Amino acid sequence: MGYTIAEKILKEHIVDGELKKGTEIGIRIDQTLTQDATGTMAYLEFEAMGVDRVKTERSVAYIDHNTLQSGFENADDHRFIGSVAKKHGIYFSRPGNGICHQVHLERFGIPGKTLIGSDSHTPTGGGIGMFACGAGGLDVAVAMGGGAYYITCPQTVRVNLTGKLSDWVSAKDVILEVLRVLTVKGGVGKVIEYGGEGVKTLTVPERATITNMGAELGATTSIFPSDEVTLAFLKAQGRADVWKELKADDDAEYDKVIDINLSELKPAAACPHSPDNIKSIQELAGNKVDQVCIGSCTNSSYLDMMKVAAILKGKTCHPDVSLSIAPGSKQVFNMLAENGALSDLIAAGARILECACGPCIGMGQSPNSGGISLRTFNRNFEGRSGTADGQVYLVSPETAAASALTGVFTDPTEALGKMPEFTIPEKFLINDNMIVPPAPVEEADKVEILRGPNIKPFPVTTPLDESIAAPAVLKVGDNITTDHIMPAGAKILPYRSNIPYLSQFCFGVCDTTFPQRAMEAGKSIVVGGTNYGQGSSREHAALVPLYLGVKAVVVKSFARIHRSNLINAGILPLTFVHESDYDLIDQGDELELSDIRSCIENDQPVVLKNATKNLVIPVNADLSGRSKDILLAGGLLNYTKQQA
Ligand code: MIC
Ligand code: SF4
Repeated sequence: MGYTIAEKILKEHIVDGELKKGTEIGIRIDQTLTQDATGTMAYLEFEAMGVDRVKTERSVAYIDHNTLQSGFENADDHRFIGSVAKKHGIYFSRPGNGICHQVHLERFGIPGKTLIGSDSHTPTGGGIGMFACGAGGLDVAVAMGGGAYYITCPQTVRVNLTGKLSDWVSAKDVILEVLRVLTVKGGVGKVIEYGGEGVKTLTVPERATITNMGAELGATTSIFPSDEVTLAFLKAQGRADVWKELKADDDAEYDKVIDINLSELKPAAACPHSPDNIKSIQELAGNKVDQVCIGSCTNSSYLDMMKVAAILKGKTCHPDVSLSIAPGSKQVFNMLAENGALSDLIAAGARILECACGPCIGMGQSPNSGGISLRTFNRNFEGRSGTADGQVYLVSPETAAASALTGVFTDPTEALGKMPEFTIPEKFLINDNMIVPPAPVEEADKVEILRGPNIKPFPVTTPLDESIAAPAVLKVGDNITTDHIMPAGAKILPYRSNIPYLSQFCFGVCDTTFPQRAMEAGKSIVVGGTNYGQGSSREHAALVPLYLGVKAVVVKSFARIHRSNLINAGILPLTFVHESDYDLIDQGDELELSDIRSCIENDQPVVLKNATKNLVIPVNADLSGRSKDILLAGGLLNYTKQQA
């Protein structure tokens, strides 16, 4: 039997377990990345591990999320990360250099290598043929220290692409179609692998748009072959030497196959408040638009920006629309400045933002009350824009730009006529002057770590209790995101290294009284529905509940990264054996987990007692040998120290 692309890479990197679907495997990690919103914590954890120098082939620390500096906090954190990077062998991408995933694709990504990043959109690297996963900060810290990264050996979904995108139809419309078909939980436990004749019609940045939003499917990762198109991109980045061919064997076996004819796709939008709530632009055409934001790690490449500039050239954005544009990297920004496209954007009335995540993570540009915001981003979760009742639609840059001109949802295929040809330049503008290399080993000792007053110790974990008796302090529904659990945005993000402060906002979108009630209860249990913890990789969505005394989370099903973040934090992740048993618990009920330690140690079924209703509810812990040991030890940090 032949191998898929993912299997080929996994086979080369597996260091623990065997390539058997559904079992836990440990893989060697070649590259890591962090961003600043998760990075401060990841580097504090790395320091706590006591490793002098990273053991990866390449580790890069990016500053791209917390770039609004309305107090000392973010600037202090940037300096902290910069100094840790210098000391411990990590490349440092300075603020202003761009969004981690865009820059990594341009300057560091290598086909066939493994990459983990403390950001859920790390699978962007799949566009260049990497096996790239989003992970919690602690997992990234462990990988920097040379430890393996553990995942459930995934199933593979093959997306077979045929045909060619029509004029003004975009890679974004491809992934929106995949989201329509598979939904936000359709990718859990799976790798989405793209193949077929249509692949060669897509450039690397277009492929990266598609793999980027594989995160919204809940997938372990998404990956494209590495072919002559990949080579051309790497050549234009002055990095042809790292190219290697990667393709699936003809007789590779897939668990599911989806066919998409690119020629048949039409512009689409993900409607509020979920990336899988898909409608065609035709259905929405004519509806009023208040704001348009173009950028983010999904759609901020050179070609995206050139298309937008061509659409806006010589025109003015509609008087009722606020248009903001953030190029994805300094390379893109600089090239737009050099070729005059930036001037077209400025002349059309675009509010040009620095190359960073910006509005995507609620760092400015929150829409007006109830405002309709068209964004080329990847997430439209409720409240994420910073405006509680903002209505965010996820669209392609083409749709965004066309609609910015008319002030209403506009189908670019109808409004814009024939599309001029857009091609990847033969040579990108290469200037790595904003990437600071680490200090040489012999000078590392002299590097001083610059720690600001905003950095507070992270919560200490203790070995798992023998029994847990605690109230269900909160009961939530399906598809709870980590943005619900630990919101982001300009006001809160500066405190990512200050868990006590952050804790006041935990579950704020669902119930503002939760933090106080949890504190009062001392110990608590959270109850949830399906796909609990989807979205961001932020381990704060586990560390903050830990700080507030949450001992266990009982749900119908978990999203992958959040489940491992809970285990890493020493919080017990449990699922109902019968999903309908969710109805047997009401918020406030007293729950009991007896002899939980020995049940887990000895692989015995776990029983949850609802003491208030006098009911017994079977639940699954479903832990592998390693995650069992991590939980018993009280989290990954304790476990790693024990191992050392
Ligand atoms: C996001 O898109 O939600 C973020 C902000 O990039 C997060 C990371 C974070 O919360 O810092 C992610 O995707 O992992
Ligand atoms: Fe940044 Fe948004 Fe991408 Fe997250 S999804 S990395 S916030 S641009």
